[in-house]
Amino acid sequence: MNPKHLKIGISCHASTGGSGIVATELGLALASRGHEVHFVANNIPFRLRDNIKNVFCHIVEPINYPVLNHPPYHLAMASRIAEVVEEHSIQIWHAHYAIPYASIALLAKDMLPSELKFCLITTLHGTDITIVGADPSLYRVTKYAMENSCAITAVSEWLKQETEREFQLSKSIYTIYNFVDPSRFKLKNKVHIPFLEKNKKIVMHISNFRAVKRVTDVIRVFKKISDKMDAQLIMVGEGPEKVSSVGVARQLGILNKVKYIGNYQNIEELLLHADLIIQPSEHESFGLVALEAMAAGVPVIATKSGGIQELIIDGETGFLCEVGDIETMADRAIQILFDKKLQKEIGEKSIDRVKKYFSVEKILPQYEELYINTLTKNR
Ligand code: GMT
Repeated sequence: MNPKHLKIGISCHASTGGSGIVATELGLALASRGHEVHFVANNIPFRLRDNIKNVFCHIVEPINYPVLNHPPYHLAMASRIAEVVEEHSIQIWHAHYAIPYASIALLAKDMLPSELKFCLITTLHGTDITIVGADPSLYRVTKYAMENSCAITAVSEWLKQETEREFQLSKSIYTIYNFVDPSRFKLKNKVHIPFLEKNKKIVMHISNFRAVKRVTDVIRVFKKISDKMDAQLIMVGEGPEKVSSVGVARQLGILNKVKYIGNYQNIEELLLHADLIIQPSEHESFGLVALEAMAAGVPVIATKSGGIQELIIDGETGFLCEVGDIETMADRAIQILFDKKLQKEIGEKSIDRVKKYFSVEKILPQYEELYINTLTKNR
């Protein structure tokens, strides 16, 4: 084994969403350190840039035959992983989001002869445990996938504890926090973004608009903000709860102040224009959006629920409110938006905290060490 040139496979969600973004950024960072990285996914992952040295992407194309109700994507992916491992002598397979990716990788491993059996690392991201894995229909397979991984990581201490409580595993879980490359957020010039209105406070929410994100709370908080000042709300992302948030905005008579822009790839360009981010989730196992906002020096209002409390220090690098407490969230938002000095202070402390604990320089070596230790143990 050459620890400076590992051959690593990654499977993850290709669509927008934290786990796919983290997996992609991890792959890119590993490749820039000289490792060879092979993605296997149903599409090119959302943030994967073209023509990057040491990065390869293999797309899964399942058969679509009328007898089958659904194209057997998971089985096709297991076959593809086995092929990629064989062709490229992959040593580590890193599955992001336990279900289906860890169980698919286990099937691939099972298909391979003993000399090609790779080490499976599974990273838990949050809803794979709290919602999907905890569902009775998937509990057993989730537990099996974790028990049979060579190592498991969780993106926060909270998620690690939740998983231990829910699954009583016989093996340890390592906490490795999510990360960003702080230099990405130090843009010299603001890129012009046509839909942003001039001379208005810009409030943003970024998510996949799932129920857990409580997007209608964003609208209700914003209504209270817009009663006090000229402001525009930018809703970034797509998902099933978009419709209800539009409904609430219409009911409250503020739809003309809310702009839905769908997914946006270069989030750093957008964040440079934001005065405040509102993420009122039911829980966040980590809160990658908050991390990216903090890296850009933008204050975040989030909830006292889940691993995001390990990222945001309440009152210093953002504000944490009770889930559903619209009043307090609005008060905090108005306080920040009226007080430039406070906004700047929170922004500066956030940038420092990100550099100190959540930068690629801090986190990447933790993954490399885990890979090397796991390979050594499983030789
Ligand atoms: O937020 C989501 O529902 C998407 C989900 C994902 O897996 O794509 O996000 C989870 O993973 C992110 C990356 O590790 C975390 O930053 C998010 O906090 C986590 N979401 C939840 O726990 C709700």
